[in-house]
Amino acid sequence: MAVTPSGRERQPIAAEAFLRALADHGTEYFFANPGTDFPPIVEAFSRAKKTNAKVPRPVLVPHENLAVSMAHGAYLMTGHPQAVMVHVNVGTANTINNLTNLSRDRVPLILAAGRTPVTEKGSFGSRSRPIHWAQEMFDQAGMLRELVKWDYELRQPNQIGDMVARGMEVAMAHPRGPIYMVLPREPLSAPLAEPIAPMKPRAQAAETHPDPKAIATLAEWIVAAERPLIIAATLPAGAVDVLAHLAERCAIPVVTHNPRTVCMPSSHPMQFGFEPGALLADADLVIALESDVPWIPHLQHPTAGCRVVHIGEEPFYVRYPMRSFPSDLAIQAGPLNALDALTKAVETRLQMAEARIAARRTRLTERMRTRRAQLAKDSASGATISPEYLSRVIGETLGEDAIIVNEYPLRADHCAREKPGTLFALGPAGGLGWGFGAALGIKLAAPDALVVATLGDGAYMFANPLVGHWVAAHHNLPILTIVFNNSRYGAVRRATLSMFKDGAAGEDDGATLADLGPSPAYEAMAQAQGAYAERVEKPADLPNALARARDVVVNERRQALLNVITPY
Ligand SMILES: Cc1ncc(C[n+]2csc(CCOP(=O)(O)OP(=O)(O)O)c2C)c(N)n1
Repeated sequence: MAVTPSGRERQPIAAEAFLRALADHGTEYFFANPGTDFPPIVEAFSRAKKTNAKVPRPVLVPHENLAVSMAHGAYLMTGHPQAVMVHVNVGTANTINNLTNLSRDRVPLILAAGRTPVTEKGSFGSRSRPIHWAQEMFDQAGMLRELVKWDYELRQPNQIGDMVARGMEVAMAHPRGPIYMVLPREPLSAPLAEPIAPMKPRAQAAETHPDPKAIATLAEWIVAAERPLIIAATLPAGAVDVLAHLAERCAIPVVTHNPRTVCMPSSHPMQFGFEPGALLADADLVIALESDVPWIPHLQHPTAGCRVVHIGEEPFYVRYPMRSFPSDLAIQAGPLNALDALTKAVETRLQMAEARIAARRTRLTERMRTRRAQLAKDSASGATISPEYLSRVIGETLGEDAIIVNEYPLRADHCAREKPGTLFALGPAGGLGWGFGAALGIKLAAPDALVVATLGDGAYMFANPLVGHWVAAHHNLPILTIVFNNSRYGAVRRATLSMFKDGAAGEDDGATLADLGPSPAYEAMAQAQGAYAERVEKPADLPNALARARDVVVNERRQALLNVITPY
């Protein structure tokens, strides 16, 4: 391999072509936690600065897991896959938690890692540190191959542009997901034979359209059903209005189970909350819309005669090893196309069902009245700050445009979200340590938005909060972090008690391995990194504390944290 020039005549190197190709494909940010595999990348960024070449913005993130969730947040705002580059196998290992989240949530990501230098001597970039032997693996990509759609190692420097193009194409093909590129130091630093030419991104396929016959069948079923139910988990912002219209027109209740986005406005008369519960038990038609787990079969199920329909861009979840929901009809299509087609198909058949729909609407209106009265009671202020009360005050104080990233204590029933794109939640794999980074990534890509992370105290710790606050300060990303501090892993305790309430663990109140007390002064840690921070314990203090923190973030553009003590 040629020794790279260090004189005045600088031949382009593969790392420059890598960064240029990423930018040509729309990647705005290059989140990185570097190591000895990075010198060609650093050189390439410096060259780009000198020549004004278009490359992504380098963003140093001193933990790989946080970098991946930041890339997710930035993708949510830009619609473009972002890049994360990490240090060889060890950095790759640190990405795997959030990579699991992105993979199961079908989020595209260009994940790259160096590979220890291949050659022991004789090449520009040959091994120069003891670690370069121990860091080599027989199959570096093997540790995450199940979670990525494609992986490839750079062998020929001239291939780097095509590698980026191929990775992008695969990442963005529906269902989307992460890809992984392995970039050894020698080819990455090698000179290119040709000057770097701009790349034209390849065309992406549009979202798929549904089978008209299947849509007609479903439209017939909807018109004939007495008690239909839609269960949705995640929808693109553009599909929310269409679903809202369909639900309203046909008087179909919508439950968003384990939602990751706003699927229906909170105030919609057919928005029936977040648990299928009694509506599922009663239904004669269930439509699972982009929903990997529409209900929990161990705990609940529809009646034997109930028809079940699955709609989604890949409604079989073929990468889930086991999944056994009944299915009478499967419609493979982008959700917006499916809902559009269904709305039209239903409209032409509705006359037959107007009386039935009217009767159902009356029943559901009454049910909604009862539901709202109960919600109001549950979120009333009490002796301590309940998560329901906290969630309501968050919704009321932060306004309808605030973008909330929830991992996962926010009680969605109580926090009003009217607009699509104003709530994002932890993906279906539930790998903790996602929300803080996702909020930072959203703020990076949407600097004028009020971005709020609602985190359990456990989730906050998983996120590596020292790194998160450092990133917020260093990159000037003023977000508001609200810690729902119950001083425990509530979910772990609940899981224990659900199985062993009458066992020895029940006598201990499920506290073993779930007790996070004594709870540290998180506000002090945030303050140490320049944040405005408060601890809030009394319900009456909450609205003003939240308003103060919001104002600091918005007016002073300074990060803020509220450590809210919520016993639950
Ligand atoms: C990486 C990872 N490790 C462990 C878990 C298991 N887990 C699920 S919920 C939870 C507790 C979270 O605690 P907290 O954020 O305080 O919320 P709470 O359950 O108290 O509402 C744990 C440890 C997980 N989901 N992800």
